Amino acid sequence: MTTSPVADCLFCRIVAGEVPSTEVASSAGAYAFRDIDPKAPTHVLVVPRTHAPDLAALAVADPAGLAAVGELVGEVARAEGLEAYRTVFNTGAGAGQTVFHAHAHVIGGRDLGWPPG
Ligand code: IU
Repeated sequence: MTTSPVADCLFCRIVAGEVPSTEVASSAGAYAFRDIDPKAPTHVLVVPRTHAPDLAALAVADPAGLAAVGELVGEVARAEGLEAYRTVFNTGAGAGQTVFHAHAHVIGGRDLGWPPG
């Protein structure tokens, strides 16, 4: 587990501005950008500026970074005009995680079924 930028991590490179992204919101501890393959009218990813592979690892390695992600989720929801939305942290390939830098999906703008698939 590490909180230093990881050279071959896509989201570390997006945070560093080395890979382009469409910014939605930004803070000292987190960065929010539009998912390249949106699953809803609003589909934004919120990532900590530090590197940790998933939510639980982030909570241990950088609690302030996790708090920054949560705060920016709220800012994204306000900016996107979402009264209701879903936040998803996929953990592990079996759950659909493909990028191993902790990230919250903020999904909204359509009916969201429960339980999720
Ligand atoms: P996942 O939970 O690890 O599967 O989420 C990764 C997301 O990153 C997924 O929704 C992708 O569409 C998204 N993404 C992106 O926004 N930009 C990229 O260049 C790549 C993936 I690769």
